[in-house]
Amino acid sequence: MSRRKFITNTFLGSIATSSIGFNLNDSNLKKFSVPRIISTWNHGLGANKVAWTNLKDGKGGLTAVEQGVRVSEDDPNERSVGLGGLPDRKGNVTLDACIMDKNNDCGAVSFLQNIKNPISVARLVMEKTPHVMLTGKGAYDFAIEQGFKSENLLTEKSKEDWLKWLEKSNYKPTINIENHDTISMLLIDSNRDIFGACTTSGAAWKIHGRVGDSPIIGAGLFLDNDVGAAAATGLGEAVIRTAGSAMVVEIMRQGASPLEACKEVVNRISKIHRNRPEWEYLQVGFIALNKNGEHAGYSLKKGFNYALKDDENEKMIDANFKIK
Ligand code: SD4
Repeated sequence: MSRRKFITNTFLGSIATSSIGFNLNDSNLKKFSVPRIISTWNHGLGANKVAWTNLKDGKGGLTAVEQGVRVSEDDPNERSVGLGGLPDRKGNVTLDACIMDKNNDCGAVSFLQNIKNPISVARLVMEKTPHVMLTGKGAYDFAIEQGFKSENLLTEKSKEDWLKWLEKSNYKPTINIENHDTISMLLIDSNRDIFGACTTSGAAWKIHGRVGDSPIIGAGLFLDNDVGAAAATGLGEAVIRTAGSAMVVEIMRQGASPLEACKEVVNRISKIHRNRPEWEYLQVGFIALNKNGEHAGYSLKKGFNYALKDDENEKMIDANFKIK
């Protein structure tokens, strides 16, 4: 048997035989500080701060993650989320978002236009409809019915960048732009209940109608309150192909740490994409948090970071990465 095959078999064997998940009586649950919040990229710092305040004010984990990521949605200088997000190749800002709670309740919107806070619409899809996701015109109509305001999300700056892009029309999404991109937030509260949110304007210059991983439960975001949570940033197609966030959570369920689980999925993405044309510009990053409060981030290439907030910390952490 080749060494590689042996390692693969051993890993799968250990997954098949390891004990499942965590349990609240586990003594090592006291090891890490909770509550704790992690969010992708530099804008995660400001988002975490607002989420933390909401949590400390007793608003609950779901409101905390919703209000937290709205900070990035509202900021016109965040060019990959909400207002001011870079548009598709026809000049439309189209938004994707999802939210999930400790009971596996979840809501999502995709391909939503002219509504600044898709995360709040996603929450209402979860709370007020029998569905998980609304898309496009249907999502927009639902938002208007719920009292959201219709507004133009294409700022002058984003319009200028789009017109410049049209000169060459070369589709090569650049991730890590000044460490700002999709925001994904994971939160564990003092009861060790877990919540998550993810919101984005998606890949800049995408084909009109394209939806990425971010609104897809299991791809851009997933959590299981018995185990932990994971969320993704980067080229959504690669994350969807591997059911990225759900896979990270499932690997943690088998006993892997958040870092080991993120690494395993990034390795799978790397293997699948090495011979594909998008390899040249491919970047993906995951953040993960387990029931223990332990957290990690890991990406394919250099440049990914995430923000941590807890009782002792308010800081950015540079994620480890695969390709040195
Ligand atoms: C997407 N995953 O639409 C998003 C984009 C992103 O960091 O996360 N960029 O593919």
